[in-house]
Amino acid sequence: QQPSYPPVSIFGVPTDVGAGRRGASMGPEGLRVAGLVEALLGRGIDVVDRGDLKGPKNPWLGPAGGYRHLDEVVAWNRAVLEASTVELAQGRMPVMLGGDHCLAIGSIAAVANHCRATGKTLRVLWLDAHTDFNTSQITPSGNVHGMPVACLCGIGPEPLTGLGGHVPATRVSEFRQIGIRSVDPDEKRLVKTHGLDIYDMRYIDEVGMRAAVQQALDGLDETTHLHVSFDVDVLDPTIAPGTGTPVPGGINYREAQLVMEMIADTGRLGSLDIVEVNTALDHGNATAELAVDLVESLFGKSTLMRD
Ligand code: NNH
Ligand code: MN
Ligand code: MN
Ligand code: MN
Repeated sequence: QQPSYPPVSIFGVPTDVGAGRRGASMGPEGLRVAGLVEALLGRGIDVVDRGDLKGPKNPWLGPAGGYRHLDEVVAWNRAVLEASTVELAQGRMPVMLGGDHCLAIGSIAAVANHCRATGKTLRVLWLDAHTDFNTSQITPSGNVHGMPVACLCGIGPEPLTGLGGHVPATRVSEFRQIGIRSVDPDEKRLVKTHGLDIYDMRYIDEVGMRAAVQQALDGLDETTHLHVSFDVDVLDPTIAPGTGTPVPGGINYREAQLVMEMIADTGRLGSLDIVEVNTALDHGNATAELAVDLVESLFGKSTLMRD
């Protein structure tokens, strides 16, 4: 049985303000050029492209107080929060095209508020090479794209932890992370202390992607809002070179398809981020094209009719 999907609203967030390399700002256009809207239309989905949000330019400065460009990061995230909130209130599925991963603070804060208001249970599937659980004290870079999960869980500067008005926006227990293979030394201690549920690459190697995803999606029911935060650096850099912080040993093409197919089978997808596509570092537009291919599977495309 094919799940049906709510109407989808795509919006672009053309900034690399939370990243350490330039070019994630071109992600939204890369994904559009790769045919994202057409692919969703082809799946029979009611989809509208709202265009791009606006925000401050990247000042491209070094860290101050442990953060790079905190004011600009906050401004962009406020815009994301607002855009996502509007779509969710209309019963639509927000699909946020980053931009770097700091923007997930706004998108997920909006989803968490929506869940509180509607009595839904939140599950966040965080597909990433990185845990993104740094703080200003322990970050090796000051880049806020390494901190969104910590900020959402109440660890970070007040303008980000309090972005949606509820601190913490989310609980650690609402997250499942898949594909992890790069965690900074002090970040390791922090994710351990907080008990983040991590399906790292070694675990995926040992038990296989099917078992890992089954566990990460365990306990979902009709009251669950599933948010997928898809950092394209979860993919192996040989198939997805267009990203700012590539890490060897990522998930391969079939593993990536399987994650998306298994999520589709739950019928619970409620919102999506596609982040860290950096077209300046890509081979052609291969990374955005792969992301679009995977999103088709996320929206129910499969090789055969299934029952
Ligand atoms: N952990 C590193 C940092 O905090 C890299 C983070 N980069 C990411 N995260 N792309 O997903 O600077
Ligand atoms: Mn990330
Ligand atoms: Mn990452
Ligand atoms: Mn596909």
